[in-house]
Amino acid sequence: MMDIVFCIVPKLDPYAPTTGPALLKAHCVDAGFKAMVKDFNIDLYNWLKLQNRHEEFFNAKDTGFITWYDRDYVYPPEWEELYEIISPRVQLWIDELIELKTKWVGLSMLSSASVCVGKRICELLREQAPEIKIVIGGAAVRSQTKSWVDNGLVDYYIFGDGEFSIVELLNGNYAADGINSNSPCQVDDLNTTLMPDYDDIDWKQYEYVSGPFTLAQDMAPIYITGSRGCVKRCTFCDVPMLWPKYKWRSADHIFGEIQLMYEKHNRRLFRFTDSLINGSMSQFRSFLTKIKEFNDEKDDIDQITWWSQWIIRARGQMLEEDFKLMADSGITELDIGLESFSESVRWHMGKKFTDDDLWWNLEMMHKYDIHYTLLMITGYPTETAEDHQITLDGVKKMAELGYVSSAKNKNRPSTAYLSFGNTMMLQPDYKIYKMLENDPEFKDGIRSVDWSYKDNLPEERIRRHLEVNTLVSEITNQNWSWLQEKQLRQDLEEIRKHRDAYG
Ligand code: B12
Ligand code: SF4
Repeated sequence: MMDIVFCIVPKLDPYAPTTGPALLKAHCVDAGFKAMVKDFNIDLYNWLKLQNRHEEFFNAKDTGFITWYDRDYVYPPEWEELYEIISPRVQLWIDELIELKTKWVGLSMLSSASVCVGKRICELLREQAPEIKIVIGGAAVRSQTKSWVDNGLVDYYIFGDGEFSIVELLNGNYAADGINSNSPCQVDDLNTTLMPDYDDIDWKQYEYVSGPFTLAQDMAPIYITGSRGCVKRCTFCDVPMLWPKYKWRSADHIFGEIQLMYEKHNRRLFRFTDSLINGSMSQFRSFLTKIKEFNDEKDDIDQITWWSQWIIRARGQMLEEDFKLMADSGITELDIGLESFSESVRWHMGKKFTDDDLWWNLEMMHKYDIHYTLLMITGYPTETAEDHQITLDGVKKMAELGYVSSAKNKNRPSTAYLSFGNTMMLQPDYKIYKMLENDPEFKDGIRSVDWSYKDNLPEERIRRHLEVNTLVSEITNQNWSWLQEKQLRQDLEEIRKHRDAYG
């Protein structure tokens, strides 16, 4: 008999389990409850793989998985086709949960891509096992999730960090922080969280990452959290809404988890879930030094490698020796939110680093062979035609400097990868929306990409998006990813639907 079974709800990438459920299990077990983790995501992925349908449904045709509060959590039209295929597997999970005689089921929903399956699991549990209590959590849970409680679909939701609130819930303290709450719960001191308990996870089930850069990536990763929240508050970003305060773990605490996962589960590649790993420079340096010292004692194959999001800092804050230390400490890749090569656009966003800082950081990464992806946005509201040209020039400059490999010399390894995502949707709860909503030159797209500001029109944004991506394809070896193609298709469809509805 179980007190609670935490379930990882599809769909997310098949490379590793999310850390949330393993962390919650550790806290529940520590408090004397019987808890376990089930990864339904990897189960579904491997089952679809047997039918050779995994690529299809986990990539280009994944829209059946996705719904969100701005659509009142209504299943999308594609859900029917998807559910017809996956329903035997979903029913199997329900049978397993019933067989476990668990008092509680805790569904972990990472994003809007987990909401459809999560909702169906709740509906089936309510029909077939109404005695089981249901609590949901994960980053897909927001204050709007209250409607699930109101409709009787779940008993409770926990908004935000769950480690301590879940124990309170199981102990009957329903007024604890985050439970059925309008605002996110945030653990005050991350050094008080326990080491995640992955004992229910069979690591052989996961896909290997075949990375474009190094052999070190050809191994299954494990996720790890060094900090939550961010030191910045960019206008288009939801991180400050989800984690209002920036909180970090000490280098010792993080390294303790790394050593445990290395020894107990044979993990080598650590993927940080942080929005930025270099928020506290003193802890960052201490962390790098620990990894370096650990790796110095090991053969290449046994060394730790890591991957994280990271922010560009001013010249005086990230020193050349820090880049060297990063390179010496098993860094595999950094994901960096550059967003635009235009300094004025970045300034408006709140990124607050100069062109001089930017090019110096890129130079250092090239010098020390640190690989990275620049995450970019096309058509930020204040982006003008000149700003867009600056971005095009920035891409060309990266090729000239040899930072991205050029089509002419395909064998030359590059340190950078450029990722221009979709054109922006301006959500009402975002800071940028609040900055624009009363501006007479702003034409609201009402929860759609079909907004305009001055001469920044949807058609122009799509044109810029195509132009910059074509340039990137022409001068580098990069092709459009399935995600980029899907996002563009969705943007065009969104504009068409919005105009049909609003003229
Ligand atoms: C790693 C990550 C991924 C990985 C996940 C891989 C994996 N196997 O784990 C990948 C790359 C697949 C991914 C993909 C996506 N992601 Co993502 N991702 C993250 C990230 C950076 C970390 C998640 C994490 O592990 N956090 C650390 C752990 C400890 O936290 P946690 O799992 O959330 O668990 C805590 C709480 O949520 C809660 N909790 C969790 N489960 C449960 C269950 C119960 C019962 C309870 C009570 C509580 C609870 O307690 C835990 C401890 O405090 C977050 C941002 C972030 N910092 O969290 C974005 C984030 C979750 N992703 C997000 C998004 C949007 C996506 C994508 C949709 C992006 C895209 N356009 O494709 C996709 C969706 C999936 C897909 N398309 O396949 C958004 C979600 C917002 C939303 N709209 O839903 C986030 C918040 C980023 C952001 N700033 O907006 N993502
Ligand atoms: S630096 Fe990144 S994570 Fe932080 S607020 Fe800006 S966009 Fe969000």
